[in-house]
Amino acid sequence: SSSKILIKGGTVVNAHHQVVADVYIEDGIIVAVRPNIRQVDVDAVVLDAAGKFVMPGGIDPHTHLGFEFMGTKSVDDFSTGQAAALAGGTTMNIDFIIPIDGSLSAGYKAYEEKTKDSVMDYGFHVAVTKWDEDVSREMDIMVKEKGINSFKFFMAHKGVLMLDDEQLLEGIKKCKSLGALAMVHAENGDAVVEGQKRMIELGITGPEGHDLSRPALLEAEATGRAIRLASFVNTPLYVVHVMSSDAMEEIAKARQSGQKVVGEVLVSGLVLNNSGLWDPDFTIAAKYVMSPPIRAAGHDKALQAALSTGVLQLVGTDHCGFNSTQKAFGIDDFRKIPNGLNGIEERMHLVWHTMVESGQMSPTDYVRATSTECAKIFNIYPRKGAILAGSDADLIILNPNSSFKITAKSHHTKSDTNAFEGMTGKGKVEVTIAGGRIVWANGELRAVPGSGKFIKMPPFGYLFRGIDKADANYLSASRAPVKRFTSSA
Ligand code: DUC
Ligand code: ZN
Ligand code: ZN
Ligand code: ZN
Repeated sequence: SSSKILIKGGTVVNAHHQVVADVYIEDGIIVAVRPNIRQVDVDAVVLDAAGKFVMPGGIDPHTHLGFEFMGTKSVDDFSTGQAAALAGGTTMNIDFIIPIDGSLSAGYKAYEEKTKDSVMDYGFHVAVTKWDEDVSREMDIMVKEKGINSFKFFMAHKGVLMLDDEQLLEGIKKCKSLGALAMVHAENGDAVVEGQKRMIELGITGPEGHDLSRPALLEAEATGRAIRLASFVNTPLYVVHVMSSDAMEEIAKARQSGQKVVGEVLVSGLVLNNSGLWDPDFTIAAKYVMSPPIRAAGHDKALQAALSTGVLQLVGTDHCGFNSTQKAFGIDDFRKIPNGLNGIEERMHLVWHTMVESGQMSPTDYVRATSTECAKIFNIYPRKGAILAGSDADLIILNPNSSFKITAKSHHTKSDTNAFEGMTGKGKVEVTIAGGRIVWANGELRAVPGSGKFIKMPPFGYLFRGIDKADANYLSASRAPVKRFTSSA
């Protein structure tokens, strides 16, 4: 396809503003955004977007492509998972590098290999799964040489990925010194193990046991604990996959007091709840097993409200699909069901339908929550997350009057099931442009293996503004010593 594209007459939406305008793209870059652009190359492909929304391509802040986990590997690799993303209007994902035997650099190498056939741009967070001097040194390398500015700490998945509080605190301190964002998977992993034992003792071995073993109070506890540790260190915190109103309220409270806490909600958390979810058919029930679990009805609505009011700032997916045969590892014991479900392809449609079509969010806020906020937090705005002259040409054309329907029969991800099976709504991504190429149009994918670029993310993003680098001695050692009372004797 041509390297020059003119998009005519659409409503161009950015996070701050929307306006009817044309967009002209040359060689992967947006070169002009204004009404009635006439001077374009004769070879330019012209797309009519009248009556449609032209928006920045989605950025999914939370995916696990080709993730080796729970004795298996998530089914979508970087080429199939990203192709599915493009078909759903997402043009960049940030995946989690998982260390190998605790080694960040070994993990980095493995993920570099995994991304060879990338079909869209991507970035990385790095998980920290143990703590020692080597890991601390490797964190320096990741930030200073590899273009990574965020680290994820697991407070759950005990014995595999989890850190204890001492290790978590060291990790958060290190993040602060590097200007990197500390991220947490917030569930109390010790209590989860206890909850799992309790379920097995009660003879509850099916998928519902997964849900019952890790209630929302354990998510709220860990969220509150991480927030307080980040406050103690005086550094920003990003809470991944907020799945309960209990955890959301911990974030709301901290933000109200001025603390820099970011909350990410997942599509699954917004649109699913557990009423009727634990079907007696194992295959149907097991596809919903993820951590933290999908909560009771009411949490979904509370999370929607939190997103629409800005208490939570952005939407991810935790895309981590498994096939029925993989889920079946846990047919006799829910603890062995690989955790995770899909979403990278469905996110843009489901958020539009649930939040915008329902009247809970404006198109500008939709762009903020699905793209711009992520670009800002990870310090790649306005190259990403905006339709401005000079930004990368990653954008979508969404027709608000056209319908989407989700089914495993026609989806592009590789899993044989879909957690959002049968969902329909209005607001269809008709065209996706990534890196200045039309990669999705007329229901046809034209993804080019190897065309995706790694996007470096510099440290000290906007969340660090006003945070004093030099107060690494955050216990206020520089303050004048307290005057002691002298003995009267
Ligand atoms: N939770 C999931 O459901 N999948 C991947 C990892 C995680 O923490
Ligand atoms: Zn997680
Ligand atoms: Zn995850
Ligand atoms: Zn509807």
